[in-house]
Amino acid sequence: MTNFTLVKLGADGTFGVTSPIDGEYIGSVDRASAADIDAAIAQSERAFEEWRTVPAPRRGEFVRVIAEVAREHKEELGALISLENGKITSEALGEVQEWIDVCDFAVGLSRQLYGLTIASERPDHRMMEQWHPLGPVGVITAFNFPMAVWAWNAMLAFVCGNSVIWKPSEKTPFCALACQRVVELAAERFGGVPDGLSAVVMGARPAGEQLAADPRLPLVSATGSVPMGRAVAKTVAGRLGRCLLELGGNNAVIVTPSADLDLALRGIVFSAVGTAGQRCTSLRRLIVHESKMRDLVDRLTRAYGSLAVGDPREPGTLVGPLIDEDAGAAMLSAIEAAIASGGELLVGGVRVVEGVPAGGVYMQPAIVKIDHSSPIVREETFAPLLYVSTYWDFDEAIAMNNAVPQGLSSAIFTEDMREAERFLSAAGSDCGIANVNIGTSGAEIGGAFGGEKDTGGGRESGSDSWKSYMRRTTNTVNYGNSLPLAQGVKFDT
Ligand code: UN1
Repeated sequence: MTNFTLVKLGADGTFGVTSPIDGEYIGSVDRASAADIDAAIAQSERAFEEWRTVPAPRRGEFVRVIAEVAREHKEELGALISLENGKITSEALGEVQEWIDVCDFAVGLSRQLYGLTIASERPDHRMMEQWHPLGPVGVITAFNFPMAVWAWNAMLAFVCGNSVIWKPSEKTPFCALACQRVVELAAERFGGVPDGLSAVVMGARPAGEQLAADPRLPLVSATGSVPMGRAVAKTVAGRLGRCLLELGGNNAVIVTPSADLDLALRGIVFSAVGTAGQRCTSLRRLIVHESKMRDLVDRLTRAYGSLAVGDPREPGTLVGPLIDEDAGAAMLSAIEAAIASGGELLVGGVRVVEGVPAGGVYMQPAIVKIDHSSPIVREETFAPLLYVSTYWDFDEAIAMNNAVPQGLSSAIFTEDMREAERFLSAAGSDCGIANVNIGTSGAEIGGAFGGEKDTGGGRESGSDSWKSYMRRTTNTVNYGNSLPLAQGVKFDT
């Protein structure tokens, strides 16, 4: 007996999934047809109508049980992420932990969905606001965080009283099925959760387009490429729905003359090569003061030379495979473009074939010294490719940080508090995330996550991101015997 219906009808064909580790076949998944998705949305709507009247702290209890089940299965879930996405074990477990963390956050939140009380200008009147559940939420996610990004959305959506209908990446459908199974087990343990509160629809672009176009979904939260986000935004805006977008990043670190280079080195290497450079928050641009360039580059090239690239399940491996052949080709062609525009390849940038499983795309992480104004530097290449450029003047460094279309994450390494504060100020980094003396990636769930410009403007996960998943009503109550009008308007009949 399960409380959830998984939409998995083969009407629109099936698609196979292989592991990026060695190209081995994992299994195949049925694609949902347009009619299947339509039915799933209808069911999601019915689930919402029931769930929205369950008291929020009780909804939080359900999310607490989800966290319990996820904790019990953390190892298997992590292993599945490694198998299907290629992340090293520690990062895969970290991703499951990110899901568990956001559950804990959401449980607390379920007793804190606060609205304001507002002073009324009229006698014997009271004003307040309430936050109500919004409706079924469409969630579209990418391969690179196949569980955590859905969890940021779904765990918050559930405590906010919404149902969730999820289209995962076609590259990582089994991670989505595992998440759905965890929710299902939690629902069995909890009891009374409406059917269809959580649904997964498998499909490619048309499935995402269908979610974006359906007026029964007041909110569509999408993570992925900038072109995908633009398409979703256009469709959702056309029906005056709400979008929450978390799109590309082109994240920079500034290293100033006073920087602690040991610290900087560790922060830079994790952000640039962790997850094989396939995080939205991965470090792509290093902006180094001229006086530090030689020293830092020496240390970096040495560190890159000793990186263990290989099977992500082996202890000691730091860099696993890229997701597929296209990703490897994109990295090589970005390096070519960088060299063509005068860049110098300092280290890496070749495919590793020795000592790695055959059938996977293993790349030696690369560093390219390049003039920051080269067009390729403006592009996000989803691979371990780091561009290094120099600056003389601090204002120039901030301008370089901000000189790309994307605005997700950024960081500065400095011991100078004036520089640090200027970087964080209104005239500093224009990104949604700005850090001091830590790298660009690996954010905690407690903060709002997202960025500006081409990154899409959405905020997910912590802080007050929950407000995107609810609708606000402003209520005015008259407990007097007369009906004074606001703004002093007289309208006596
Ligand atoms: C993403 O790459 O889409 O800050 C999410 C980080 C992770 C989340 C990344 N906590 O790197």
